[in-house]
Amino acid sequence: LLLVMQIGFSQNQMPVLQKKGNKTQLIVNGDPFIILGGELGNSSATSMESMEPIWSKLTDMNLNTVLTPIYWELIEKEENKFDFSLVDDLILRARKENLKLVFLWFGSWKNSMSSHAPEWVKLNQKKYPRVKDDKGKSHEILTPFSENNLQADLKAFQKLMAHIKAFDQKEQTVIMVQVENEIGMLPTARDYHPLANAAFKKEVPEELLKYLQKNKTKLVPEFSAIWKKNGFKTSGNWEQIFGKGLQTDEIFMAWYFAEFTNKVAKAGKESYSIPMFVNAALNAPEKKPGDYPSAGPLPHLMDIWKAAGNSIDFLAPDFYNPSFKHWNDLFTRQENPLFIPEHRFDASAPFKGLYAIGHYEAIGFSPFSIESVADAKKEPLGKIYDLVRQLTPVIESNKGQGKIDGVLLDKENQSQIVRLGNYEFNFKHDYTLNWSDGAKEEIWPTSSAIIIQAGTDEFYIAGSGIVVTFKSLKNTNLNVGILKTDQGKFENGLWRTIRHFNGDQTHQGRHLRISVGDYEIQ
Ligand code: N0T
Repeated sequence: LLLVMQIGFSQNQMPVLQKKGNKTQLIVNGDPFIILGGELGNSSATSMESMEPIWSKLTDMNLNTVLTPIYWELIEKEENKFDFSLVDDLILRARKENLKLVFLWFGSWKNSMSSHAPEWVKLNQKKYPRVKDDKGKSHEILTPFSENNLQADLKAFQKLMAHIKAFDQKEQTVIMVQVENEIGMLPTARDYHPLANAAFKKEVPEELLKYLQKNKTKLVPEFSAIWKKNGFKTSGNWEQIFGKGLQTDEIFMAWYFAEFTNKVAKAGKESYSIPMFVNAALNAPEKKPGDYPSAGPLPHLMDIWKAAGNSIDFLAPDFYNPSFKHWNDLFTRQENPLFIPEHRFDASAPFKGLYAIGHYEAIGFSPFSIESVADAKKEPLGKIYDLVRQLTPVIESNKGQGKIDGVLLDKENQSQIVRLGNYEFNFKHDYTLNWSDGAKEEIWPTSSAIIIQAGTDEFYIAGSGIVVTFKSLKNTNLNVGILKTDQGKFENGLWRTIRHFNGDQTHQGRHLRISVGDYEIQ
């Protein structure tokens, strides 16, 4: 009996994030899990009827996870009266479809605004005050400076998490929660509500100053520079420590948004402690705070968001701009795990997803408005997701050891070098082959690949639209030849060769050419 109990307890009791080497794994039902996701458009999961035509599209694209909003206005229509029937129905149906769920808590904030707050909150501004701009005009944004606002959101979220625990902990269908959505301050960089004005004149909270001092050498450089400009002061109000101006307004707001959101997350975790994150609308570099949704979980404010609490596990980017590498580099500083909850569902999305899982060893990827696909069965995302699903055990057993990389290629970036172990790999876009059909095309499709070192001389490469050649790093006088190339599949974690590749398919041993499919080199 004792033995049985020990086995029972050795399993993970709930989804959890776990450090492996210098990266992070998401563990679900006891095993590492990569989110092959898609986020539903904002109004799709408001009833099971509107969801009905969508489920088959999701499974046709080989998703293993759906990101779907849970709307405060729908679960607490009347104060303190909770209705979780839609939550339960979504969970039950997801289980049937063999899908996991990431819930997005559309609570106080959704794209800066507070449109998903219930009526009883919206109609009682006296009790639940809004943000004011510098002219004293109020906006449809709940102010983070109000304790009533915090308590109302926090209570609803805590109830939701307690319900999920009771309904789902055994199955672990719900694997993570995004707290709020694209928090940001608009149209001014800071709130001018009297509560905000009072806080702005106060001393900067000790908690923040302690964090900054303790992590002084690790702060993100653009933030550290602001603090440095004012002599790394450790006491005073916001303007005394960070100087006067929009940057300080944004830092101030970021602290209060982050503190509020961390308290909501903490209350939720007290009910059910599964991984929680926040997402950011990326700012355009030429815009000033107040012109873009400011003070959200953006990379230049990462230190502020982390100083405000540790109930939020990571910050995540939403991609509606093409600077994929730039922003991912910024979001992965300080070992922040990478998860991409939203990417515009364009033709490049599947390939960027594969690249993120390779190069950044991301936890997962998810195009936005996933149900908008025209023909789910033909969608390239499905093929890429199938590849990653097969490779997941190999990826996860090699995670965090510097053994995995990814390449992302197009007409502007036609080739990329990867060094792993004793070898150098030169990845090229397959349109660089002058006999390739597309070589003369004006626009080249984005292509990408993942490479995993499984042994000293053994590598897995998977991807699409890529040509690879090799060199030895040990001895540059040596030629590196292909010993064996197999095309095949992983089935239940075991490799099964379908075709042996040689001759024209490897350019007589000179290179590997990859369309969607995966290859083992030995
Ligand atoms: C996203 C989505 C949804 C050219 C926009 C992106 C989702 C939210 N917001 O469809 O509303 O709920 O998180 C805002 C960034 C747009 C920038 C467009 C630049």
